[in-house]
Amino acid sequence: MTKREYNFKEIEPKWQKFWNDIGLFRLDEKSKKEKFYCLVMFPYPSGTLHVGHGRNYIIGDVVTRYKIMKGYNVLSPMGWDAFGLPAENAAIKSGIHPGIHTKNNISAMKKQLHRWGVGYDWDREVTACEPDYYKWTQWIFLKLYEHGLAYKKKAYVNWCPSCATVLANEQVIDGLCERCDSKVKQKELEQWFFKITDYAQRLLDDMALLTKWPEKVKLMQANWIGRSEGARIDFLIPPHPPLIKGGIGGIKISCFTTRPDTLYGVTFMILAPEHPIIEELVAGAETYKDIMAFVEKAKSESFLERSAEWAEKEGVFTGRHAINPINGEKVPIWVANYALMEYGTGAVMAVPAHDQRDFEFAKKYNLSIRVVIQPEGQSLDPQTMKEAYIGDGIQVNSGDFNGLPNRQAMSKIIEYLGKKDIGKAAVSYKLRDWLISRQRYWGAPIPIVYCNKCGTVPMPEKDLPVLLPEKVEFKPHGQYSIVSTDRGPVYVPEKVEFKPYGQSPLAYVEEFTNTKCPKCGGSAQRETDTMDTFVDSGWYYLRYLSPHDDSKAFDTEKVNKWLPVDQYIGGVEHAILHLLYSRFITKVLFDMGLVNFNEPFKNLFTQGMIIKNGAKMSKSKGNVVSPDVLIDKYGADTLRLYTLFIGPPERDAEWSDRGVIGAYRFLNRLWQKVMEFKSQESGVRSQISGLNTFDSRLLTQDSKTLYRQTHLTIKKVTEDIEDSWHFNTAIASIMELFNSVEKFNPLPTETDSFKVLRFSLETIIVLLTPLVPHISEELWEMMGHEPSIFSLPWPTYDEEATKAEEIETVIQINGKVRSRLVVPVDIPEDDLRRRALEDERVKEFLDGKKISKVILVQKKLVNIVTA
Ligand code: ANZ
Ligand code: ZN
Repeated sequence: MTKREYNFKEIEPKWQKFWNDIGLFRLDEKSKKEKFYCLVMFPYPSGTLHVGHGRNYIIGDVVTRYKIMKGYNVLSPMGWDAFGLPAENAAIKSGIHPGIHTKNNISAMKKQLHRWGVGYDWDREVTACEPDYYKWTQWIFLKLYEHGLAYKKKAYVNWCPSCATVLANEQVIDGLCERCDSKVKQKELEQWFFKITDYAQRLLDDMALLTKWPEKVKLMQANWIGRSEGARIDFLIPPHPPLIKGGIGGIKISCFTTRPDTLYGVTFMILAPEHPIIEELVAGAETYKDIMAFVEKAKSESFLERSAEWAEKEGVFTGRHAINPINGEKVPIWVANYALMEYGTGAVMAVPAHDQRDFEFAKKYNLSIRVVIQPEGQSLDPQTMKEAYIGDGIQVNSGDFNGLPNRQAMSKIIEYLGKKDIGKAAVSYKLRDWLISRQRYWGAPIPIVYCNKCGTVPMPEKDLPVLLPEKVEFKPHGQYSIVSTDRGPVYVPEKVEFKPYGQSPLAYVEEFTNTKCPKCGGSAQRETDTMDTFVDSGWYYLRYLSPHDDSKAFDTEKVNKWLPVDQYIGGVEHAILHLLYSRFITKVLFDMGLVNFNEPFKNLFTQGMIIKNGAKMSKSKGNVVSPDVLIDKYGADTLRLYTLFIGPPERDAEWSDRGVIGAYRFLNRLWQKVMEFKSQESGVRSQISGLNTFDSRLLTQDSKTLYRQTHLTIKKVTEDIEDSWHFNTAIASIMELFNSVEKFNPLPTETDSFKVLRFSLETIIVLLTPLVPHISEELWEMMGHEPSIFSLPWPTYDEEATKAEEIETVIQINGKVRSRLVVPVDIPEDDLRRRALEDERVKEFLDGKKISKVILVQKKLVNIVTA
């Protein structure tokens, strides 16, 4: 065989084509093998990927390939989360239709994935912006609508003035828009919601089933759902003199509290500015105008800002009072910015002595403070308190409950209120309904029409999809000129302030908005909002089982067989949004009897980020490393090996170009070694019969050691992968084994040693196969085998062979053999000496005699000399 260099440029495309030809990743649905559904979160087609993105897909590919070798029938599909704002914003700037933009990005990313040797069953590709997909997203909407889980209401919503769209709570980070960092405002708009709150408790409870999810993800979801236990307590508003329309009397306002034990400490009540009672309550009051002005101002602030700890607490007195049901006291009712309509009941019994926000409010407006929980051994004085006391203690100023520990008083007070029918135990959740409508073009149209006669009418399933019209205007506001290019006309901005429409661009497309009512045939208007892209990604994992079926969204029988997903892989940034929504949609479909599983993703793996120069790798930071450049220089296997070696995959890791070179060197060394081995082996070949069959007991010591290390490496690599996907430590032990192989130099006459060497070298190649598949296939072939290496089962280790070898040691006393010991070959000399002296027979012979020296001869003999 002539000497060849490691030419990845030739090898990699060759094997990529080969896998494609043999359909390595094509799912055989008829196979009897055990199923394994390996799913990588489908990406938004944003353009080209950097090595940080690459980590995700490479890990997914390694899992897929490993499971193929383990004998599973693996489903590994890929698709595109292809609707969304960025493409539309780009369209506003460039004039290029989001559809074209998206298609270009998809083909660029597909090419990249292909070059990395990342394999998918491409026959199952789904694209969220294609009508054959979004038809079924619309169908999901209709299903939820049918079951009362999709509804429209006027609501205060997060509004990003710059993106000109509403945002889900989940998309507002510290009061700012997730996308553009603009300050989010509140706006009252008609919006569509999914009733995820109906599922709050189940979403919380069923996390117990997700034993193989990262704890931090579960914690984030639990916090987001935000369950609080406490009580609902009714406060009465006494009648006040008729002012307008006869005045009001006997109204009940119910408050949610987590601290019913502090009920005696209520010194005022606060209402959220949105509370529906306010108008009525303050009608005719002298300060009516001032109160309503405050209400309007507070409403326009974002909830997140209003509820933040650091936010300035502001309020206004309504002039009215409420009666504390436990002691009959009259307390003033205020409207305050920090009370939120969206939580509990929107009314709060304020206890400034024991709640920090109430404390700050009371100080600011000079409201009274009454201590009702006294910390043990202390005596709090409202005059001198610097902050609220929120801990536990003993009830004081609490009537019949005085002297009780507050935890006990809590249940006693709830019991008392229950008997009098003025309150009861209650639970509140922070989770809000999922706001799914967006005033944007590039999304799935909501399949609803508004008819003058019939009102809100859902589209019948047979009329789906409601097609997104292709022709819309993305004209930027301001000055621009049109230049025609081969991609079509492009708007070239000149001093332009880019502002999307405040309404969906669909609202301006008459052919779209004007339609017929599906019920009465009369003229009707289409809903012009589109769906949040998280609806698209909420169910895509079901579509992969029947991606081309145009009769239904998913095939119940197939998804029941293939789901839950056995391994889901993606970024931790989806810990709440996507993962919570998918769990919700699965539960809804479960309740409808359309799927028989409760949770979509059995195991979740969240990979860490790639850091470069101390920052998360991203275009905006300018620290992006292009995988394409690295592949040109070193090949995809090097990129893969380094990406996997960089650290534990769940942790963030710093990218190093030197490390890439290290990985490249290793693959070269392996290549050289195989070449060298081939020529050595052919020299001794005539004497070798039955490759890989030898009696390991007859081997030389060096061969035995290498043989054992090889089995130990199989064990270690398999365990590292199975237990935790720790490819980095798996690679480290493969490298160690390779070091031993390089040092191993049998004599030409030691034919069995060559067999061991072949065994070790082949084991290295096989263990590396899921990680660096191209070079592995090539080397496997060079070792004289038929491809594909993926038809090989994953190697198993021989427990016996991993044990240290033992030898017999003779023990002499004064030159006479007195006993024998069986010890590991690699026993340290001190241990051997100790064990010889502790031997029962030796002790008998020594009979307490003084020992002058102990001589060890190559661990084969111990001679004890007595004085
Ligand atoms: C009286 C009280 C006394 C409270 C005390 C706390 C401490 P978590 O734990 O987050 O669930 N609250 C209730 N509804 C509210 C709303 N719509 N807007 C703002 N605050 C609201 O918080 C529950 C507590 O937050 C409730 O318990 C209530 O104040 C307040 F020493 O009631 B508490
Ligand atoms: Zn109608």
